[in-house]
Amino acid sequence: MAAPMRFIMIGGFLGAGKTTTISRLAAAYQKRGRKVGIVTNDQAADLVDTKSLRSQGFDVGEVAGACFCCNFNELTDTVAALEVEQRPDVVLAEPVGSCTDLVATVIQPLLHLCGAKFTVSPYGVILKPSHGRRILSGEEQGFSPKAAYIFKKQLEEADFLIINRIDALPTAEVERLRQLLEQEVPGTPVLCASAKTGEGFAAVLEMLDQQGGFGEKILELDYDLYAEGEAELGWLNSSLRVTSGSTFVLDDLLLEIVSRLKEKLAKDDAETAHLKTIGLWEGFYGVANLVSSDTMPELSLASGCQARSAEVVVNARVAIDPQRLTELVESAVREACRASGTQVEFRETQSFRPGRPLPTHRYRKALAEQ
Ligand SMILES: Nc1nc2c(ncn2[C@@H]2O[C@H](COP(=O)(O)OP(=O)(O)OP(=O)(O)O)[C@@H](O)[C@H]2O)c(=O)[nH]1
Ligand SMILES: [Mg+2]
Repeated sequence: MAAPMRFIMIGGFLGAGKTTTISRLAAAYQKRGRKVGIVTNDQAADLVDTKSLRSQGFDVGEVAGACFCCNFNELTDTVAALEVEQRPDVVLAEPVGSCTDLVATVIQPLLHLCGAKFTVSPYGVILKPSHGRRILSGEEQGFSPKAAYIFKKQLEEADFLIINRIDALPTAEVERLRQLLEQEVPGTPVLCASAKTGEGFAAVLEMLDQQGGFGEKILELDYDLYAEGEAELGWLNSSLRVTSGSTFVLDDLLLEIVSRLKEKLAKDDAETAHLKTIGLWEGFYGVANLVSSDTMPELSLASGCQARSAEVVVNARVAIDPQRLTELVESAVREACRASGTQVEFRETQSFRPGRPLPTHRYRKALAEQ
């Protein structure tokens, strides 16, 4: 029988750095000679993360339409589909950033129902410093207590935590965050890293190499509060096609879309959890992001190209009515395209509030305790 695949799930709130971390980990395992498969996840189709990771050359399966917890069989089917091409040694999975209770609904069922197929690595949860500091120090402006509840539950079920973005953080800030985390979840190891530069990743890889006794922290969770917290978010996935009679700078267009949307959302006083947009043209790809209302839009992956047309996908997770979000995204995209001398055709837009989580399985006790 084939050796078990290693299942590594990396959690954390929207925009924390999960995809960037998974990309870095995938490259590190490939360097060690491991075959890697990645599974992305969203409530709807047209995912920036899937397109971005595939463009980077990784083998990616997508669970779209519901989160891993509510669509557990789709997760195992997607891994099975990855196995058909080339059986991965390591499966890296990114759950939806507003989900929690993943130990009870994903890790424990996986161990129980597919235990011969997988070994499970410690479950790591990434912290976005600006977001984490505001919630953990009690300055909750912009976040409702329900959103803060989900965030804290994500920390509680982690086997280890990663303070991300240390490339952009003064040492004193890192130390302050570490103290806040130690108060919130005493005893949980805290690593500090930068998914952008790779600093601190040796320790992350070492932690993930550990085996046995992980993925066992089953939460006490109020599903009403959890559902209400998720439903505060407006969720939008939109795919569009941009064309031009001449060439245009793809990266500028992506940044312009995010910048204009940021301005519009600020006028509505709507808190952004994560805005991301990818543009693809003839093998080139660029990604622009905004990870909070009080930071600047950034080009996280530059295409460096002058395009003639582009497939563009916009994903937005914002505390706002989804219908209003659709209007603002459409007007931001149209204005950005007009400014860059391009024409836009919207293909498909889905916008909604996430529905109540109804997990396929929910284990009340870890297998080890039964
Ligand atoms: N400076 C800095 N930026 C980072 C780091 N890690 C991630 N980012 C940026 O943060 C943004 C969000 O990163 P993602 O990896 O897409 O975050 P995510 O958790 O996958 O987001 P969702 O899938 O929407 O929940 C991107 O613009 C990244 O470039 C880091 O270590 N340092
Ligand atoms: Mg992601």
